[in-house]
Amino acid sequence: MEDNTPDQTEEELDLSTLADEELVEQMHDDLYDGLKEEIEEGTNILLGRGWEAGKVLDQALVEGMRIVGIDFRDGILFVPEVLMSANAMKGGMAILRPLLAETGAQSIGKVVIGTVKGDIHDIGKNLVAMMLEGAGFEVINIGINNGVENYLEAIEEHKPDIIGMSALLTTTMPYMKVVIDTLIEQGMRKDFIVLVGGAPLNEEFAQAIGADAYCRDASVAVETAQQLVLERRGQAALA
Ligand code: B1M
Repeated sequence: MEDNTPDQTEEELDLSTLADEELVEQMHDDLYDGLKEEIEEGTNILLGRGWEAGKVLDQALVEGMRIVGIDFRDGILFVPEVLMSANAMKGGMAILRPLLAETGAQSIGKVVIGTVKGDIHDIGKNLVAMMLEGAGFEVINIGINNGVENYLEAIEEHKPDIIGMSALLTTTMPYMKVVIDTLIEQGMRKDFIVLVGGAPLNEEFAQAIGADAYCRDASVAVETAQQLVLERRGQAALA
């Protein structure tokens, strides 16, 4: 008779039986393999064990994505696989989103944020949007592949304090200058704080294109946004 008993490798791993450290490592593997349901389950287990949402985000999800990024760069992973990883990451982020945004604070400013034209990377930008919301900003997330007309439309409609731009490609980062130059041409540049971010950028680049600041990561984006909005309000009060 045929033996249908699953062998050890086919048996489903019960994530809840793993100790924290093992579970985090398993989540890095699951993110690598693009397993959304497992990532959602792992996220919920860590939260259930009292982990702060920010700690789950940094240690389990962002670190997992960093590993994916290395193998993508080295040609070990390809676009379809990385898309699965991104999808799994988004599953975890969706669970963390309300927790990170749960401050109940009054809006301290409005932010329009989007990824620039030609660029469809949105994980980091969405993370920044989530963290800004959590810090009490009202955030209008205009998505990916935004031409200057999309920023202008959002500015007109929402009258933000801050315009945030994200770019993950060396080929798309110069487009940030197109947006800033258009603001200058239209005499609006001084009406907004312009923050830029994304892995290939740096302070020098941000300065060269005329942004107010470069934000290395989501925490820096929040700190910078808070600081610059307060400075602006202070200057307005003195004027
Ligand atoms: Co893309 N990709 N990708 N990719 N991808 C990179 C960026 C790359 C570095 C990979 C590599 O080679 N190592 C490389 C860029 C090389 C370069 O230009 N120097 C690359 C490439 C080449 C490409 C394609 C061209 C591949 C191809 O088609 N041959 C293609 C381009 C598509 C396009 O945009 N037109 C492509 C496609 C994709 C996928 C669709 C498969 C997928 C995106 C899915 C999605 O986002 N929905 C993808 C992914 C996932 C990546 C990597 C692996 C991960 C990016 C990520 O999500 N990181 C990435 C490698 C890497 O960066 N290590 C890579 C996690 C995220 C939390 O970090 O985005 O840096 P990050 O965001 C941080 C900060 O940068 C900052 O705060 C965030 C949170 O802390 N930040 C901001 C970001 N935006 C901000 C905005 C702000 C402030 C701070 O405003 C105020």
